[in-house]
Amino acid sequence: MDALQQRDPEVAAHVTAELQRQREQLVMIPSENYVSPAVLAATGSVLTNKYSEGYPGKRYYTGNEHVDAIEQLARVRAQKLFGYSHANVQPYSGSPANHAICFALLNPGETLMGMHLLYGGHLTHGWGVNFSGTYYHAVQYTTNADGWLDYDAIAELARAERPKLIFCGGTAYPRTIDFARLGEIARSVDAFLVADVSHIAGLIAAGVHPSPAGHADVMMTTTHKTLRGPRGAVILCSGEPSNPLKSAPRTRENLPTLIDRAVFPGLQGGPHDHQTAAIAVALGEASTPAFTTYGRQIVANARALAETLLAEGCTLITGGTDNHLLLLDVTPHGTTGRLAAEALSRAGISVNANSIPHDPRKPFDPSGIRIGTPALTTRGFNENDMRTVGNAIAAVLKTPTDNVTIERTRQTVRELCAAHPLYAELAGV
Ligand code: DSN
Repeated sequence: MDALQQRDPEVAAHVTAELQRQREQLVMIPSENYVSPAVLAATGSVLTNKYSEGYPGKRYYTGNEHVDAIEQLARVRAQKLFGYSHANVQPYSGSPANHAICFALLNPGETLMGMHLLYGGHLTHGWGVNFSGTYYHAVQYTTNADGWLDYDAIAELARAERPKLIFCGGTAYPRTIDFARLGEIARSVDAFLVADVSHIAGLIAAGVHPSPAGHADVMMTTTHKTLRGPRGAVILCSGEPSNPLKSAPRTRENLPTLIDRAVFPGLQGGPHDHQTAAIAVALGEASTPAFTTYGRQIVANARALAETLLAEGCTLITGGTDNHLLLLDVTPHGTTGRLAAEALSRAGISVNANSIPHDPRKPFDPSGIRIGTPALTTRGFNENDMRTVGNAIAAVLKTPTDNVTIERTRQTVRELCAAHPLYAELAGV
């Protein structure tokens, strides 16, 4: 930060202000987290200077001996942590990774199936304006009226549509995903099952959510959510890539070759080596007993928050949570998702407006909000803290326009943040 301050005080001021915002707010957007100083250091390292098209031992540029070692470390750590025998750690982020998977496994116009965005899925699982709903014939499954995945309905849709690829996993589903059942469904129609576990990868690493290994042919995760790494993504599958990477039929045994070819040279150029190093560091951290404790605490905190909100009369989709996030219908309080998120933001609590299953409102101002515990758990919040947070959130939801409540909540937020300092070890900022 000293070098940035001296060279470009304007950018430095914005970075410092953002650090201050992160320190002073309760970050409860479920996809956000705080990386360790070691991950920050790798992200800001000299690896950003290098070009490395290709894969370890097979590069199009010289001078990659150290990059090779780092990428190999990241690959092996990902494989061991998630139980697949092949990892590609080069995708720039989750959407490019899902694009690469589709590019690897489908021809344009072929059928893919995924969870509807407005029911908790993701843009890249077949949403109409996304590449996945444009280049491919996308069919979407939803939840039942109470917000739960209906596996019988998914099986029926798969039988009717015969997709070649089925995505599971999402961004706003508060319950355990039954990968074993989804694997059976995919095999019954001879489709590839792709588990996008971006939201829950940290929980899988910690052993507090079942793993897709053994059920999903391909696992994809971003690295910056519960996994607590830099922005980026990893694609895992089983088998060995051919050497050299040759054009190959779309079979299960060819998955490593198909995925590697799709990432590079299919979609990407040079990997972001500083990002790869930071992913390796994060995967190393996620393999420690301390991370298991962290994952358990994320879930315990989410449960404590859910119990508090339910006791306060709030409406939780599915009536609770099994993982790191809660989805609330805020319309019974006479407000909307957007107004509620804005009121909470004024009070110092950062959440996002979110559609709820069968939402009668539009996505820009939906009926719900999505709340998560990963970032606060990194700060050291426990169940008692979450009860305080839950009471504060409920008070704002009940009276979102009352400035006295907002100011009282801001004071509670200040006290909680002071009790759980963030990046206290970072000097010079
Ligand atoms: N934007 C991410 C999330 O918030 O869940 C998904 O890509």
